[in-house]
Amino acid sequence: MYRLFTHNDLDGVACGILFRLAFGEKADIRYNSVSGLNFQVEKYFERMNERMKKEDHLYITDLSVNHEITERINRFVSEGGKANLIDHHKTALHFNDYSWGYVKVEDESGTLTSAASLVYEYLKDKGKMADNGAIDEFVELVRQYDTWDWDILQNFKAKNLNDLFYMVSIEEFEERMISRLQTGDEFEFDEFEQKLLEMEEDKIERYIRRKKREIIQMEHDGLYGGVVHAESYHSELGNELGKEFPHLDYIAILNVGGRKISFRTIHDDVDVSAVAGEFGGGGHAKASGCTINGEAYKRYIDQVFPLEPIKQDAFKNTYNLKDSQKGCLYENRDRDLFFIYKDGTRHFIKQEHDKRLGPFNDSAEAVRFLKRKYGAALARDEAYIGYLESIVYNKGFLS
Ligand SMILES: [Mn+2]
Repeated sequence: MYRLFTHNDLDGVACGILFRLAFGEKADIRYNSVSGLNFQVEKYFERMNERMKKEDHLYITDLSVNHEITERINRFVSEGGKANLIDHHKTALHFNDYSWGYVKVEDESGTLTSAASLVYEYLKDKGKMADNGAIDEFVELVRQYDTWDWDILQNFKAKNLNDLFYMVSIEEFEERMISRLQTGDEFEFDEFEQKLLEMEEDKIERYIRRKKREIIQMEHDGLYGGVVHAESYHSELGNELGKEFPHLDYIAILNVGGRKISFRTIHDDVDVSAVAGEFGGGGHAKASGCTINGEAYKRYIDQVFPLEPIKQDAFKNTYNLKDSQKGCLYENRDRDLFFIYKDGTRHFIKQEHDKRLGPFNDSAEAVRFLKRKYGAALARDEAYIGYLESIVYNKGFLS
């Protein structure tokens, strides 16, 4: 029997699908959460008998085992058992110290790997699988989704595959994929799936639009966060809100029911694992999380609740436009006005009563400053016209 313990996300389940394609009913596949894996593998060793010892081949993919289980696998292998751990996470590189560990973060050309792409290569290498165009594309879509390369390549087919994965049960997903991967040159969604995906996309779009109106800005130790409450679509929200509000260092997505905060950033110079670490959490530089403890509650709920959402940039303007050569007007919730203008090569902000802020290297830097410091947003045309009129009358340009 081929005993596979793999992650219960798209990449992990894709490994399961490849095993099913390669070994059919001879594969026993278990999907695990990150926290559930050790317990499941331990249980497997507990029920191991002589026959399993001889005939089983244990595989762990897309996940890491703890020290105890590592020792258990070492013993199993030294007694003649067959085992392999195949993974692509940086945090698992130490498994390469063992004969049964195979961890690779990127391939020879520098392309990031995924568990499924490594497993696919492994199975083809062993002659357990013949490649076909449909599997090639499926594995590549999974890889792009798992490494977020799809976002760089703007390959929405990969994102759609992940959406579909979460819309149906794992069993149904497996069944749907296996039947179309057995033959074929291309990987395509069927009509029903396409309809489902369209509906899901509309739903996510509306959800994100609503969250754009709810997000609240906060600052701590010089880092600016955007706080939003949401139970689902955390990666989409982190990405979309991050792009919509680039002046924020990161987005904090709160799930009060689940007592969790997810942190996301689109900026290379911000490390959100450090933010989560302040509350005992962790993760990666661009995506991390923590449990809502007392301190986190104070900072992200108690202090933020009385604040108003971020003022949105006017979006129907004809005159007051970003980056306009004639300058553009910003306004905050207190109706303070800020006029960004260019003087020579540098940009300045003119505040009321003739206070001048700056200089700034470009208008983007000035806008970032205004948004962070004053919560200002692009003013509507009416405010812009009123502002111009006041200048004309007060300063007597017409006389
Ligand atoms: Mn993975």
